[in-house]
Amino acid sequence: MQTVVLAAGEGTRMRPLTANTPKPMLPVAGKPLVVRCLEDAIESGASRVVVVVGYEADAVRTAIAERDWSVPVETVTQTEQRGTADAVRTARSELEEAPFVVLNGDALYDRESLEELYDSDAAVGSYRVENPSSYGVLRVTDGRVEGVVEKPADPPSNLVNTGAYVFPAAALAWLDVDESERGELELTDVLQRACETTDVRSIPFDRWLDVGRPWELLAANEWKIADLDREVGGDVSDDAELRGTVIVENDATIEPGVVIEGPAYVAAGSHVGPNAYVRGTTYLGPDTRVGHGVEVKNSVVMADSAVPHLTYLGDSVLGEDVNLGAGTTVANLRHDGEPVELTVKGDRVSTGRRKFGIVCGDGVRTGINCTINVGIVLSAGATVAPGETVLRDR
Ligand code: TTP
Repeated sequence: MQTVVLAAGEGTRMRPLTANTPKPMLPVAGKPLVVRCLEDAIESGASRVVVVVGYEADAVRTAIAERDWSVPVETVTQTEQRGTADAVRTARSELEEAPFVVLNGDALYDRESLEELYDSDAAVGSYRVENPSSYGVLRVTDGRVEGVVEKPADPPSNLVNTGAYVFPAAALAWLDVDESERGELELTDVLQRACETTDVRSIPFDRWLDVGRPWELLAANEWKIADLDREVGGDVSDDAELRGTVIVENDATIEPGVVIEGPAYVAAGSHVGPNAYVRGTTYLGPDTRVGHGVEVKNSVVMADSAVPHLTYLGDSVLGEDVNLGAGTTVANLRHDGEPVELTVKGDRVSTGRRKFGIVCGDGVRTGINCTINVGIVLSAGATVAPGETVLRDR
């Protein structure tokens, strides 16, 4: 079935990681998020794909163009991010008068559930959550979706909208919706109309992850690295110990005395050790450096970043070209054991994680012997002086 993948959004909740990199290009187990979405769509039944790009569009276009796809894949540009219905409208001229699938290009779906979606006539992927009030919640009777309500105080079900839809051909004419209260043209308004005119089925998804906020990038890597098979390439010392599912790409170097506890992913050009400890589902991106006496736990370290000496980095996300000075220590656990909070678009939001460290935008530099508290966000290019204790975002 023809498929539209939405990948034009600015990713404001993911800041500062999206200051230079569009959210669909953030790394998940060695591939950009949007590439994973496309692969899953094609494996599940997409006959051709139109990807809507916009924010930092060149990077997404290039990543798509440089890969071989088994079905036609093209990109269209949404010049202004006016909402998801507007994004699909941008793709409309490329679509045939036939049913079409729409997928959020910043979400991860399990493949079996996606296959079931592709086998449907008109449908929306649903996912059961405990606290649906912060999502779009589906009203469902006997598997039929009767409508969708955004962030309801009194949710009609526990089934939330995953942003994966099959629309009937007629929906191509319904995309010119009015602006919503938040000033966007919303695809959920098109879904609502479909529910009023067609039998739209709820397809319960076994697994789904909306990768919208920094800790969800950790969760995305935890999911997808755990799904990989062990594969050790590169130059690995006989005196290093690689336990469990460890992926070491060619051109990576693992020095003596290194212990890597899988699942873990070490991308091409990285250099680990000597005497470093990497554990707890860590992703080390291309050309990264983890040096002597460093412990990295359950973290995402993006391309060209360095954690060169005597550092503890736990449950954290580092953007590109970050350098942590010798002796930098990151806290990742509150004394009261409560979930760590992070500032997202000015509001303190619970990560839902008992352990969470810090988020660094691209180009952050920390001086020697500094300490950074739990839940700190350092914006792109921020610096920390030697010996400083960081208790507030900067
Ligand atoms: P959102 O997650 O609502 O928006 P976003 O990705 O820009 O993130 P944030 O809210 O943090 O700013 O978007 C859902 C999907 O739709 C996502 O894959 C991006 C895509 N999208 C577009 O393609 N065009 C748009 O105009 C909007 C708003 C979203």
